[in-house]
Amino acid sequence: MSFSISRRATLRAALVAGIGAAALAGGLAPASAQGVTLRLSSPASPTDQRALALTEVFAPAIKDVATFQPHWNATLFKQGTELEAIARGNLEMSITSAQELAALIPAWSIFTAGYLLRDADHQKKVFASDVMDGVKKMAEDRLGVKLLSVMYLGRRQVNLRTEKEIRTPEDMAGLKLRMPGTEAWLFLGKALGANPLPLAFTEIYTALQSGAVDGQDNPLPTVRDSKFYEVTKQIVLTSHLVDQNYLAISKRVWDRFTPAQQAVIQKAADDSAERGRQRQLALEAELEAFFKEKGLKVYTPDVDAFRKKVQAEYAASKFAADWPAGLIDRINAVR
Ligand code: KDO
Repeated sequence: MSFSISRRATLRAALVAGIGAAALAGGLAPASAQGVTLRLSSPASPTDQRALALTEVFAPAIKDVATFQPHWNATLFKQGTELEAIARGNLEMSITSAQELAALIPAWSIFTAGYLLRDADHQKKVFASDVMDGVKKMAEDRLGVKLLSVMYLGRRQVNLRTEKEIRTPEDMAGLKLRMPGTEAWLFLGKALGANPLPLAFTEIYTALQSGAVDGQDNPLPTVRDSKFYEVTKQIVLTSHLVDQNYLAISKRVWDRFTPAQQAVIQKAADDSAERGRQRQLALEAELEAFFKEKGLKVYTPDVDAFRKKVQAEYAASKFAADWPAGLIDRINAVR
């Protein structure tokens, strides 16, 4: 799926206008939420730690309030179309990202910047702080999407089918690096020094196998879960993004639950996010040895060189123009 920027802008305008109309119409009448089915669509595999946390923790915790119905491997909606589906009332939940939100609300782009968040703990505290109140409210008011919890995906690493040693961003020149298909992701791929190519998550394995791309970037748990190590030769530990997803629910559906039901859903979202976070962190600690046993080279490049280049690219970018003054400092000040 590759949207031209002009098509995206048209879509964005139509989407925001449509939601505004629905909001003005007062949405759906309040009613008991009994018998509500919460369909979630995600490109994640069912064995990914975020998926396991939702099926093993979230679903049973909310069973007296609503029925959780996950659709993995993008089998219900293509990656990147879930927010529009929620806004149009065709889907209740998704695992979204700042990169997807930024495609519709530019102020979200600050949370797509490489080398911004320090680690999983910082990510969790930033989400829980008031630092994100403004952008969260924009998602609710403009898209009709409420963000329930932040899900730790892991530190994104460069994963290549080529053998050339990578020390600095200059060594990435010319490499066809698959990135997810939004503008913010493509910018990150370019900031790393590569030639970014947009491709859906579910198409990565075959693209690596055929050589259509030279590599991809994802956290170590994803490289294991999706078996990308079978069709790649090295993992370059750039740790260029402490990656995060947000468990998202339709605001209209959320507002139909009673406060007590909302509290059950919120606690289930927090508990499943924490379970997934701990599992991802444990995997990150052990997977380097696993990939080396599988014959991949796994090593740390000149991370400072990558950090300096990526941060300079963002600071000079058009994205930075949308960032509220002082927000970077407020994010860094969260401890
Ligand atoms: C990906 O497409 O590389 C990505 O990691 C982007 C994330 O935001 C998220 O969409 C993720 O895919 C999917 O959940 C599959 O793990």
